[in-house]
Amino acid sequence: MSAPLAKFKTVLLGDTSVGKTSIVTRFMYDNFDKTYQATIGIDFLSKSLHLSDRTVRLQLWDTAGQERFRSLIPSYIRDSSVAVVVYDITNRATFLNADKWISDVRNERGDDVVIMLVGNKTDLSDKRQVSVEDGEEKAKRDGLLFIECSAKAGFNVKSLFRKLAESLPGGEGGEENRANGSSVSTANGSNGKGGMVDIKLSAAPANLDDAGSCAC
Ligand SMILES: Nc1nc2c(ncn2[C@@H]2O[C@H](COP(=O)(O)OP(=O)(O)OP(=O)(O)O)[C@@H](O)[C@H]2O)c(=O)[nH]1
Ligand SMILES: [Mg+2]
Repeated sequence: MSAPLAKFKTVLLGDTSVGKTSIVTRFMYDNFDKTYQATIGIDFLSKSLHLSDRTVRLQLWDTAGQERFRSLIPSYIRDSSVAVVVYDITNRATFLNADKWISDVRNERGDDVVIMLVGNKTDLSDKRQVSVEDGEEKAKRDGLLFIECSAKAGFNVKSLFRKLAESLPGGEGGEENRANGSSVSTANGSNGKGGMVDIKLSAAPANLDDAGSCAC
């Protein structure tokens, strides 16, 4: 019997207009819309990623950054083993606020989560207010994965999700992570869920050696 498909609940967080929905849209449909349509509440999308040694399914919760939806978000953070915290490299305030999103995740999940920090909109390099080094430093300090991307240009968006998936337990990276104290438990067992298992992490695999390598 083939191994059940590992699925990871992944929440996208960050201030309004940083490009969370645009990143997901680029990843799912390879599309970009330059008109802003605020996310209302939370959107759900799901996609399988075929890695060299396995397939993982990412269940993506695209949250609304607007203040009026803030009360909805904690329960999605609580339920997710992966968090993608996005800021806009042309807006320093969104980078500073990333600290708040990261601490919301830590408060709910402790170390039982993989967090990726993402600086979006690299196509707007003439308006840059946050350097690559600033992003790398924050990621290193807080034990996060890090990447910069452009949803508009389609730059590094696939890499973002691939890098994330590769860091999750179950593959070669996962073996390494388990050696560092993480473990995998199959919360729902492997039956009755369409051959899928929920993966829980018992410690964050802080893959710091790789953290800065995709910030190009
Ligand atoms: N130039 C540029 N614009 C982008 C990029 N990504 C998103 N945008 C634009 O930024 C605006 C906001 O993008 P969204 O993806 O809706 O932002 P969001 O984070 O989902 O916003 P909320 O749903 O309100 O939380 C839109 O006008 C997008 O077209 C990018 O990589 N480059
Ligand atoms: Mg949105």
